[in-house]
Amino acid sequence: MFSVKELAKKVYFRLNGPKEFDPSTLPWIDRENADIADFLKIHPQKGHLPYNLEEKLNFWKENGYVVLEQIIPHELIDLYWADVLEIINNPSKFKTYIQIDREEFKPNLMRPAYEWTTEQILGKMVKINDIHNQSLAAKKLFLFKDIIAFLEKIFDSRIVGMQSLSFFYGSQQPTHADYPWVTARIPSNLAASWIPVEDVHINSGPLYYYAGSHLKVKKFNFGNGIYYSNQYSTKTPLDYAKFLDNQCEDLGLKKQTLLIKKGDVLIWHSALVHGGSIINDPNQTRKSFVCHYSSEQALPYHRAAMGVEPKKFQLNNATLYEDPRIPEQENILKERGESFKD
Ligand SMILES: O=C(O)CCC(=O)C(=O)O
Repeated sequence: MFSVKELAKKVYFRLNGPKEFDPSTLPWIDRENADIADFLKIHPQKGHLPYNLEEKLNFWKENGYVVLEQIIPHELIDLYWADVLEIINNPSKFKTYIQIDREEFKPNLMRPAYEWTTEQILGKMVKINDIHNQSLAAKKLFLFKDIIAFLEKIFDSRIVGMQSLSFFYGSQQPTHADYPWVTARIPSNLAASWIPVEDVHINSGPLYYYAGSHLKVKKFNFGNGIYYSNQYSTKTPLDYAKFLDNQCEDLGLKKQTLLIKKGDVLIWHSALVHGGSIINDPNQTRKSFVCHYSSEQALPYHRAAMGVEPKKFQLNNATLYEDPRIPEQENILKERGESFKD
């Protein structure tokens, strides 16, 4: 329970949130004078990576995203997807949070799996949230070593997995950046990975993004600052989408379409402008796993229980917190994940 004073503080913050990223907590690589070669001399990579780290960091700085080609074993992706199917086919056994958006990108229908049917979950505009709570294979994919190695460098910090989304079809989500929604203590300490479960087909409603938008586009004020609040924002997600599309056009930023293959990973910046294209072929799936990460200092607790010491799962020098709302569901799908050795 919150005291009246704590509650007043929370409401005040929601009404009068920040209008910009705090320059003092920006990741080093987002600062103007960031010197990547110098940083790597001081923090050399330990162990082999299947990509050229310096090249990828330079690309990230310029573009706000990178694609790491063919880094994930198909075996691990298949084990994860088998766990997704287990939940879709047997929703009554699971408390996995599933969100079905009806119109206008209003995330207003989040319910545990057992309240949905298989048919509903296989519809459009469905997001299966945080399956990594139940699935060990999803945890291993979330914290895959070559993804974490890259994130550790951009944040110069231990990495925490924050939230995950599993998609069967394209999201068709309007243009946005992630920091107004996926919030930790430091909004600039956020990045996401997009892991295809199958090669992305052009008619499936691929992800699109504007390269370079992460540092060029101005922050949007939802009426209560840069964080979106259902309750306190006077502007809507569609106002935000319009603002971003117009700015990207004015800045001459080119809209790019993500057509990557199973085994590849896209990693993007908290402020990279992106969205889901319209699905041209309603039968064309776009199975994917989207993971959001933060730094340990920005997210020391599970986001549903700030201030409470979380139970931790650790892998590859990174952490996931057990969801304190559903501890009985933790790792109930673990056999497939256990069979994967890396
Ligand atoms: O995969 C998609 O289409 C959208 C994912 C996304 O935009 C997000 O999670 O922020």
